[in-house]
Amino acid sequence: MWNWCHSATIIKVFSIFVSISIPFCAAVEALNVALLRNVTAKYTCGDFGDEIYYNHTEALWSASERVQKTCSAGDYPASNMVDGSVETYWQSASRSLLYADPLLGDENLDTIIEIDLLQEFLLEKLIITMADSKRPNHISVSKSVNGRDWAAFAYKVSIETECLAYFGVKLSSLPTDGDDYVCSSYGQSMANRNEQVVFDFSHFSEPVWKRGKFLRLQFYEMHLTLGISGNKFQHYTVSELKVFARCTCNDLNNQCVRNNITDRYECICGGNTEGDFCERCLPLHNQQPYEAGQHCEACQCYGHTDLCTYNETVANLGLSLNMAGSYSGGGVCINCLHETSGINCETCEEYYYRPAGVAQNDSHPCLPCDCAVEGIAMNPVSKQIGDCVVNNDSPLPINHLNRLMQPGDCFCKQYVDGRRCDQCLPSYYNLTVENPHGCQECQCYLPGVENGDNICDSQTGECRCKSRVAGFLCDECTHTYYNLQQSNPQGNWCYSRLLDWSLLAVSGDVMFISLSSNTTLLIDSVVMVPQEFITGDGVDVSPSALSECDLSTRSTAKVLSNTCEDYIFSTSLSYYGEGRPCDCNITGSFSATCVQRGGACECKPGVTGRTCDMCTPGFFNYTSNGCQPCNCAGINKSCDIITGKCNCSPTTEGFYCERCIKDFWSWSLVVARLVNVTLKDQ
Ligand SMILES: [Ca+2]
Repeated sequence: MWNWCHSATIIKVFSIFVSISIPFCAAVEALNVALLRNVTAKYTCGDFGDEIYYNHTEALWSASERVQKTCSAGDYPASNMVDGSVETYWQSASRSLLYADPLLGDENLDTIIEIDLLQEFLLEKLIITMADSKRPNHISVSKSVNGRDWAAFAYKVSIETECLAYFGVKLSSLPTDGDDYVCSSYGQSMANRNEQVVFDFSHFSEPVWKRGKFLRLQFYEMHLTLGISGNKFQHYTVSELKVFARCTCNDLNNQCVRNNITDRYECICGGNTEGDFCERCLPLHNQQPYEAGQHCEACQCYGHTDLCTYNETVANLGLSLNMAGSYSGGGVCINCLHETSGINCETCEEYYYRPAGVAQNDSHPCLPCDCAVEGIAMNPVSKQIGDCVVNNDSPLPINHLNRLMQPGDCFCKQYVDGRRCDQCLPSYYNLTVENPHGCQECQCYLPGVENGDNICDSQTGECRCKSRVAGFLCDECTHTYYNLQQSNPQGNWCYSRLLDWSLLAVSGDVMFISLSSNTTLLIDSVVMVPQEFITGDGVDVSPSALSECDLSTRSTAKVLSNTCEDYIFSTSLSYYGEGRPCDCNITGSFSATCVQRGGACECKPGVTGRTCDMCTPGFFNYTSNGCQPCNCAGINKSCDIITGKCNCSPTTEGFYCERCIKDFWSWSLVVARLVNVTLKDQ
């Protein structure tokens, strides 16, 4: 067991969230990595056929005492050097048989042993244990990482001066750089058997120099027991060849163990590293680039992935948040789960949001946006239509209605409101996907709606009418009421409506009609519809327009379709050739302006006529205050337009026709009294 502790090193503590439990300076046992590996030797006793030899221990015995032995191929294989037993050994062929090989043609080179360690190690110690033979006078050791390119590694000589004299290298127990080698003497007298030859590199800390996967040992200048003639004693025996090494597990001195399945050594990595040689950071520890000897720093991914990579550009731009809450390092989280995204999985995917109060490390922090497809517009940040406000980590946006938005709020079209963009603004209706503004404006007839507010049903567009006002758009009086005006809170004043009629006869320019009513009527107005119709382009469309605009089949005056009105006013323009002045009477009108179609001025109470120039039937005293009601007591409600004196039936009399004439009866005083009460109330 060796202690590979380096000089004191400061552990870089990078996060308050990570506790470091692996001691940086640990005692690590180097392992015999040569055990049972593939080893070859040139040449083995028996390679040139059966060979007769004697044990070295019998060299001083008399010839009659020696026991002649014979070896055949396979009796002392090279693998005996790495079987872990000192009882077994490899034995070389007799030196006298070697010179057929050009490599061994050098009379001083006796044998070559090569071993494949299967993987790269940091070589710490090499021990050659001889058996029944003496050590070679000189040994050279070369190493390779690929089995082809060899580099001198170490030399062993009998006396120190032989480093230079024999190998041409300097005496050195410490290499000065990665390409250097060491040369030293055995430092002990040669033993007859079981000597251990030790190469020790453990005192040198340069890991690059120690790297090696293949080793080649060359034995030079065999000690010839009985001189050149004693060729039956010219062989080596090696019982064990041990290579103690550490796994190359970067510089964190990580342990390594042999995997019995793969038969290889594997690092037990610390410092948040992994790989055969601890040569890379753990998947979620790439906040900083890998650096040998440094612990790897965790990425801040809020628990939404197990993988991050280091990105130098991200690091330079300061875009990656580390575990300590600083923008330091270049960790980029990969494959963020739970609908999260971003360099740190810190935000939500498009079309997801993180509600206020939900932490980024929540197990499922992001919820679907849930925007109504009919009303959505583009999220100005993500540039996606239907994406909502993702979170409140940065200032929240202001929406199109100048309101502060909240996480999850959708971005709405111009006339749409609601968190989901599923509601029309007040005064708008009919939310549809096709409408780029979402909803369309209500078309309410303002004089007919409460408070003049253009508010309608958000689905149908139907307007909310004043009492006594009707129609989808509140543009007509209810049954028996007419004269719809904005100034009237109830929208009504009087009764009557268009009546059904039938044509009785035509005489020249005179038309006789019959009204379908059996009561006495005050005819308010008569509407005449032309017989020919012209479009705005001057095209005659009379046949179809007559059907469209046939009032005889309609029951109210406000049922002319827009198309019909277009025809009528196009025809009017065609005849007039120009617009007509409003000419609103300043006495009876609220203003000098009139409606675009028909030119009707807005009349004061009790006033009628297109220009508001006369009292309505049943009213009198045309002034700037309008006209007063006649309040006639009789059936005939009309009165003198100047004095207000009612037009009495032949059998009644009085200013209001409130009594019977002489010799007539049944005109009830009760009725007269009611009239008086009404008068007092005015
Ligand atoms: Ca052995």
